[in-house]
Amino acid sequence: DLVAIKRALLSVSDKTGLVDFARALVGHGVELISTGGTARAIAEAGLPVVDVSAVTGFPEIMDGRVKTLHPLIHGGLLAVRDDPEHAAAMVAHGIVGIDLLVVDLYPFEATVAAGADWATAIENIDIGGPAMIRAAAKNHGHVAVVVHPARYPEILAALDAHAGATPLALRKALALEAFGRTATYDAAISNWLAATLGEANPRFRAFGGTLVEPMRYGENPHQAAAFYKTAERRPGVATATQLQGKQLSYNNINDTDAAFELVAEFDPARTAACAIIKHANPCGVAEAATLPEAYAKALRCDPVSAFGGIVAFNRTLDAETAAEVVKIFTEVIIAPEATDEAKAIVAGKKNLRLLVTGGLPRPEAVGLTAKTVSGGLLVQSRDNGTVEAIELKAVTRRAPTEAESADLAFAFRIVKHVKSNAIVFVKDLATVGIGAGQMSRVDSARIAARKAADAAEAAGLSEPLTKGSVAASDAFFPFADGLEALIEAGATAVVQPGGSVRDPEVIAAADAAGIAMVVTGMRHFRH
Ligand code: 93A
Repeated sequence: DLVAIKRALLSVSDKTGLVDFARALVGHGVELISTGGTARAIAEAGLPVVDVSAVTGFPEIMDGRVKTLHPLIHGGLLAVRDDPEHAAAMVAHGIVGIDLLVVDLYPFEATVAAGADWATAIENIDIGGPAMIRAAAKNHGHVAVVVHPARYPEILAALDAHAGATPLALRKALALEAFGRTATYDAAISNWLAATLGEANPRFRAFGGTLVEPMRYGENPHQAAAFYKTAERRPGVATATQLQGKQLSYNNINDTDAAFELVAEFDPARTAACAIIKHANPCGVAEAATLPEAYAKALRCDPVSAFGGIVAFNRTLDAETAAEVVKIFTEVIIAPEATDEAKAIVAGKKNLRLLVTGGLPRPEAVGLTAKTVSGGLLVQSRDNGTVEAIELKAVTRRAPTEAESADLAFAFRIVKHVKSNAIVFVKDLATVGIGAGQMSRVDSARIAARKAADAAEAAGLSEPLTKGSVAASDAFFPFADGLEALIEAGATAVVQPGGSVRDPEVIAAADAAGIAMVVTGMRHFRH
């Protein structure tokens, strides 16, 4: 899978590092082909370079709008060298293979960022560059493609290490970067046009996905919205089959996603699990031996909030569970599958949406999440940290009992899916109180405890469900007061990431109360 670099095409707007790179390529015996300005810069350094127009036998025309858009160039980039037909075409048409493509696109982003006028911005839309980048990236089996000067040292290191050749793994990584570059470039053009034309509807703009459907409205009725599918093959709300019910709204999709990602944390081979979601936060989560039990336990946590909620299951929806769910007003049910009997029961509720996904997404899988900020886009890898991947380490004199340990692991699974600051009380593998989205951790703890007390009262119990429970915190306790609120509510064991400068003070408070505390070393902020 090594490809010797015999010929390289360089066409770069940003000439940073170009001459040194070109010199090193010549040192490896590489023949250089180049466009106008790039060729001039290389030639001025006294290095041999062939003009693209000499290769094509066609001059650069229309102010350079057409310079590399030619079969002799694209044939050289796209030819599958070991395909006899391709090889014959190369001979018949005098096409020479290009083994390395180096392109830095017209600086469209920088041009519009500098406030350029319409004509200047349009002139800075690169056509030939992206065409070559995409051709070379598609043909990564034979061609290495570089789209940023920052990659030059790495390419030279690879050539040094492999006697002037590139390995396939590197060419694949470069192809990924190349398509990322052209996608970003086109998104920049689309978003600039949208901003300039005052177009607010997302269905006309590039968001790096396939438009699934324009929606009736967004988070609120005065907001336009669209739903995009990404290339990620992740079972979930975007790929699910909707078996019945009206079109999902923006908020439904957001909540359904939160619900399904949460239940996916529970291996269906080990346990049945149910999550009920409202406003992207869980208001009841439980695991049990069977699905109906899991639903009943989840519902008990906060039956008031569960009204109009989204319900997710990690196993096939069965008739018995479906019969329970339809008893209260529910917006959406999502599960990997549903039995025919379950479907028939849900069919009795015309508006209730039933989604089946065919499987569960892997919580540990890599992926990206994005959110917009004014004038920007924040992108990060998804929080794929799972309880399986961490060690729950006891830091108190008392270690948790076996039952506490099971509840602590359960609680930490859940707290990852609750908006920060997040506090979750758990008893017997069911949430009993959830405090979400508060600016102070103490407030989240108090709200969680109060919700548990309310649920106990509604159920006619003599004491709040937090008595003898365990609790999880999504981030460390900056002071002991947050922990004290949990102890006051009756928690006997607590799980938290640890890592505060006041950890010793927090652990001392736990020891003083005789509770067990475990730390995870992993934080689960979610905003
Ligand atoms: O105007 S283009 O879209 N038409 C082309 O055929 C073409 N080929 C390369 N722009 C084209 N390029 C771009 O020219 C490259 O992407 C690069 O940004 C630039 C390099 O031009 P020069 O070598 O003249 O500085």
